[in-house]
Amino acid sequence: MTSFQSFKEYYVPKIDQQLSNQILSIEAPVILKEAMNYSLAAGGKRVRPLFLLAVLDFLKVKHGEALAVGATIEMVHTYSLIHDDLPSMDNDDFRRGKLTNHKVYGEALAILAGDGLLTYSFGALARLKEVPAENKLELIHLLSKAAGAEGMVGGQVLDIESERKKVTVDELETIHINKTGALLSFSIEAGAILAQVDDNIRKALTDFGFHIGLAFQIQDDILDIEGTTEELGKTAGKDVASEKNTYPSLLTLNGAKDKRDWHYDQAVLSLRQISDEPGILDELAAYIVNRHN
Ligand code: GRG
Repeated sequence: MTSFQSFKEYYVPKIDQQLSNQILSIEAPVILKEAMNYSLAAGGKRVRPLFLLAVLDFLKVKHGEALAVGATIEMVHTYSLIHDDLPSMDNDDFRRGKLTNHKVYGEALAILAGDGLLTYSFGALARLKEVPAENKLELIHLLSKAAGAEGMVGGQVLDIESERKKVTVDELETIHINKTGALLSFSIEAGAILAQVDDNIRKALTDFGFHIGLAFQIQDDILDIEGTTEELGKTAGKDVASEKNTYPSLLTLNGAKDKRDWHYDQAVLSLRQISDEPGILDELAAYIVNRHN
């Protein structure tokens, strides 16, 4: 077993428990809490909280509220998946191997469950007890940028606008830097903020986040072609699948793999500016580009 596997096996149940505690603590209509919890508890790789925790491990810093911050980012990610699956967006019936939120609770409640998760996350950051006020403000500011119109929401709009037209590789990159990369990079930067690192280390980690975010998305596109039955099942039968702008469709499958590997190499080089000693964070980066789902 690699050290990353044991890291994952140790932390994923803790992240799940933290998510469940956060939902339990909310005073809200039972059906809304149930809908919010349904998608949170449906599994998922928990990559974003794991990145935050692995950054702290890399920096050899322990933080009592790292799990709370990581779980909060997972809530924002889960909101984005609930909304992305809606009939007005991707119209998906299955997510994480289960019926999508709107298929179980109806469209109105799915929208509101997503809204509930997103807005809760900002309050959760504001309520952190062990993080100095200026760092909390920075976390809240950067999360709003990463999740909002300047990040994920903006990227989703660019993605919708690009459907059924051919885009350039640069345009595709802009879509993914915003749609997928921004929140993933925030997870990494949040670790740097909790650890209160200096500007040089922060810059190296931000560069790492940028490159690993793109490598993550390129691998996602590659999995649409080469992936597991579950991944292929998600795209199979979708009329846009063959016309979708993806790295393999623009660059060929081998070209996409080269680009993924280039971004992975750049990500690792950024880490080597901080430490010569590879750690769990290196293994997580390798997992991102080698994963099968
Ligand atoms: C609706 C505002 C809004 C945004 C949606 C994130 C997103 C934007 C859409 C998801 C669609 C998608 C398949 C994007 C590709 C990369 C990605 C984010 C995959 C899902 O993330 P994982 O692999 O999922 O971390 P799990 O289920 O493991 O958490």
